[in-house]
Amino acid sequence: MKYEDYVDLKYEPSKTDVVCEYLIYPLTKRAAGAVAAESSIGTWTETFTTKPYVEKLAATVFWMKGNKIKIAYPLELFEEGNLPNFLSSVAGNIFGMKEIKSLKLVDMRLPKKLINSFRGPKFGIEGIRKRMKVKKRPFLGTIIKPKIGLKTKEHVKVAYEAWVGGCDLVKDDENLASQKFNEFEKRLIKTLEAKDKAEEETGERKGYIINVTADLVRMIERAQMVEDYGGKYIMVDVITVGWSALQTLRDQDFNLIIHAHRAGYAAFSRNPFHGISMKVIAKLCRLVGVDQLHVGAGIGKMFEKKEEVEENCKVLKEKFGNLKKVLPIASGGLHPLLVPELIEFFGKDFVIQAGGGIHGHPSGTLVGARAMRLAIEASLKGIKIEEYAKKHEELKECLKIWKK
Ligand code: CAP
Ligand code: MG
Repeated sequence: MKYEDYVDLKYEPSKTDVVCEYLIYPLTKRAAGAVAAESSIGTWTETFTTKPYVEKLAATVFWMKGNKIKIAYPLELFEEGNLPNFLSSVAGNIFGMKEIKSLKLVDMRLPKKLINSFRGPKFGIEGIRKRMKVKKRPFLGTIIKPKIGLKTKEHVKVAYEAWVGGCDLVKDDENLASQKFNEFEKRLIKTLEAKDKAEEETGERKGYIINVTADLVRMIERAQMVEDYGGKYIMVDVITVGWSALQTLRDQDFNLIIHAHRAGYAAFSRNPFHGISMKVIAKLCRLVGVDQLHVGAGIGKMFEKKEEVEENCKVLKEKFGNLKKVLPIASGGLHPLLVPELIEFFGKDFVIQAGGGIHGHPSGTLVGARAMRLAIEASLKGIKIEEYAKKHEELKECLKIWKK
């Protein structure tokens, strides 16, 4: 088959086809066909080893508009429950072909059978709410700051203050693992002790999200340790550990909520013309089975626009085979003054996560956490932050240093 033979605009995809949508420059029939060929059964020249039964597995470009194309893939092309295998086709060689200048995988529709061949989240939104006993409000989380460098003792102190001030969740930052100044096991034991104390004092459930990111063997060992010491959460940097490691970690079926940090994702997603969209990455994360995922905030320090964040959230919550819903995490440059806008945008099922916006409070972490919690309270009551600040010094201080 020639590249052009992979284009059939009369083809109607069946329910069991995988359908991928790409943005492609330039869009010619040949370039579109090249993408379908290389991501299914073809190559640059016709091969005499190709049989008629193989040709039945060819992908088909069935839709072209502007610079967008849709390609249908027969389900048989993929091994079930094998994410790297799937990506080696639909997000593999095609990004580097000479026929195209740039290519972005913007969306994909998967048949139920393929979706259900993955585990999906163990807890999902409902499971997390049940476990944490947080019913009708957004979760409040913080990241220990400075993001790296604190010694264990200080790390624990900051965590404790954040919990007592009102955070539900305290997490490590993405680049903390088991460095000399703050080793994993010691940090785990000490921070969980502080968490227990904070739980007793506040009467609330608290979670410590420790970063297990490492090679797979160490990740499994560390997750096991977290389970053994009674932790409820782990964090994984899903992009840097890779899909295979993430999937194997999930498949251990630990009794732990998986918090997915997406550090590095923008290397794929940020270029509007090339790479893989965050929406697709979010779908992949849901397939593998993380329980909560960074989706951007639409405001704050990161680049994503609200429309993109909205799409990311939709993917985590819409019907997706039998898989549970993933809890979105808003993070990056957030502080109390932004909370009303966040709640208006995200609703109640999300985590508001603030590092600088808590530890940067002029009166310190504990008061900073309290200010965030008050901001949530005010927003849910429909009271303006400026109004609430008249009676709450914690918020008043924020108005002096941060802007909406
Ligand atoms: C937030 C954060 C997160 C980013 C990642 C940080 O800290 O911990 O890693 O939000 O971006 O280190 O920047 P601040 P995203 O609250 O101090 O900004 O959530 O978009 O993946
Ligand atoms: Mg971070």
